Amino acid sequence: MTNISNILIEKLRDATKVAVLTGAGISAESGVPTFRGKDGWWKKHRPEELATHEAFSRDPELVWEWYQYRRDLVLKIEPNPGHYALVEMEKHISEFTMITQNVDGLHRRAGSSAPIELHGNIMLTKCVSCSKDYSNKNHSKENYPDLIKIDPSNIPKCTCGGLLRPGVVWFGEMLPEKAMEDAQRASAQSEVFFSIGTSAIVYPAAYYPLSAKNNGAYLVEINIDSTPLTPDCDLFLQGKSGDIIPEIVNEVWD
Ligand code: BV8
Ligand code: ZN
Repeated sequence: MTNISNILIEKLRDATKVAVLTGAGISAESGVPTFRGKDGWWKKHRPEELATHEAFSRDPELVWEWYQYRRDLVLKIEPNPGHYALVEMEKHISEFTMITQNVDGLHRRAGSSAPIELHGNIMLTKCVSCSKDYSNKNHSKENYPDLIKIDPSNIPKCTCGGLLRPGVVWFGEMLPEKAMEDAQRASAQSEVFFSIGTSAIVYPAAYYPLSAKNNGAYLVEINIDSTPLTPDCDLFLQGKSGDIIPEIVNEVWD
């Protein structure tokens, strides 16, 4: 049982504005390898090396092999109690904002109403040259856009001749403008801000907890380890998000 502080319980009971930032750690208990954990490596490659425009230009087949492997994995797994507890929390907070760095779509599948996907969604596909969207709009039952299953050895091309690529934000690429604006506004206005399952080192996402704190929010971190953000937090709850978030929801609203 986690010692959830009375301050947090009171603040959540009174709060109207809560924002949450999640990272790969919240999906770890669903079986998705984290980005920087030892499980994150794929065929001797680190994700940072593959999630770049340069890697795709150099070896598009290798990059698509990695993304197709992750798409196949994500389609086989389910959201976990951490994702579902955030959906429950959202029901009790009038202005609740779900911000995620994850591209696995698990918040959407768990039932979060409008997750802000800062880094895109691995199930989307677009042209590397003109960005034309090739994701099938009619969503399948799991709330995923119907996939164009990519054969890495025969990558389809756009009408403009560009290769198709996954609809995610690579390192060195700008995040979607609207996603950044919405995340910044919700962070700055939040009374309680949760940073969950993120190593808090990727920017600009890592700014949002700090922006919340600087604007007076009660900043809570949930992680199995401490991070560079931990010293700035009002409360650090050490442990698995799939255990802790349900405990918080039960303690405050049951
Ligand atoms: C930008 C999508 C500029 C793709 C991702 C040098 C060169 C180039 C850029 C930079 C540079 N130095 C700094 C930068 C900026 C760079 C950056 O921040 N780099 C970092 C590494 C230093 N940022 C960017 O490049 C961004 N763009 O800056 O553009 C610009 C400006 C103007 C004009 C043009 C451009 C773009 C960043 C987005 C990159 N894309 N993903 C894909 O997924 O394939 S980021 C990637 O990292 C994932 O999205 C991931 O979510 C994200 C953050 O990682 P985490 O989620 O935190 O995951 P991680 O594995 O690190 O940690 C997991 C945590 O969970 C751990 O703390 C662990 O303890 C915890 N945990 C594990 N299990 C559990 C748990 N916690 C709780 N419960 C558990 N069970
Ligand atoms: Zn094109």
